[in-house]
Amino acid sequence: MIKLYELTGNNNLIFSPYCWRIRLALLHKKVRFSSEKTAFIDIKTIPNGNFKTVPVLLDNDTAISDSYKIAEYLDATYPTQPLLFNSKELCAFSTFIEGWANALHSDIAKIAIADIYDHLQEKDKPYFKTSREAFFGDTLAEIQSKDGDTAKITLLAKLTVLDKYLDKFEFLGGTTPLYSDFIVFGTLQWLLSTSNTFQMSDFSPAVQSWFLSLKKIYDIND
Ligand SMILES: N[C@@H](CCC(=O)N[C@@H](CS)C(=O)NCC(=O)O)C(=O)O
Repeated sequence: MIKLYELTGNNNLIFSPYCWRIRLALLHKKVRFSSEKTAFIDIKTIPNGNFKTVPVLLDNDTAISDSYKIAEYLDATYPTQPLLFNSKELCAFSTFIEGWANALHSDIAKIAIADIYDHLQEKDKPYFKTSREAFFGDTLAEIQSKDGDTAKITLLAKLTVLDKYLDKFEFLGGTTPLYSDFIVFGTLQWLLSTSNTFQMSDFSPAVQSWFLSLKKIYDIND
């Protein structure tokens, strides 16, 4: 069976945006998988590679990292299962969606970085604190309290693009969810599952309704 190595916090919280993208991709493709719960500091122990990030997908002897490459692999390897990209053009275009969604990550980090820390497994906390404080040049608490409110305004302004799109189409994939939906879902699920202050009601009605439809279709309960 396929193994999905995914970042896991305390109380088995799955929160990584990239891991959520692949979790939904596997659910969409209806391919059975086991969740291999992984801490930041244990990524280097994932078999069959010298991996630095999760998700990692292990399918028999094939191990792949990088969420986008995993999505492409899944469609190439399981073409008779529902597709994540229903054309080559859409696969290419979805890299634009990936870039757009990833550009929300620095805002989300500022909104929730201290909350994310609180959700980590104890053994991950020193690594996360040291690496993120070095990256941002400030303490986690200071980043969130100083920059969080402005980052929230910026994030919501960026999300008006999604809101306007969802006025016209049910999903980013049009009439059916596709990988581009899972990309953006993963990013927003990361925020909602970790932030103590940001709530679903902060999103526009169209974004809320799209997000909740995806949760319903793929039976996501948290
Ligand atoms: N381009 C990669 C990025 C994956 C990534 O950055 N994952 C984070 C978790 S959200 C990670 O594993 N970070 C390892 C670390 O910070 O040490 C992908 O799309 O899978």
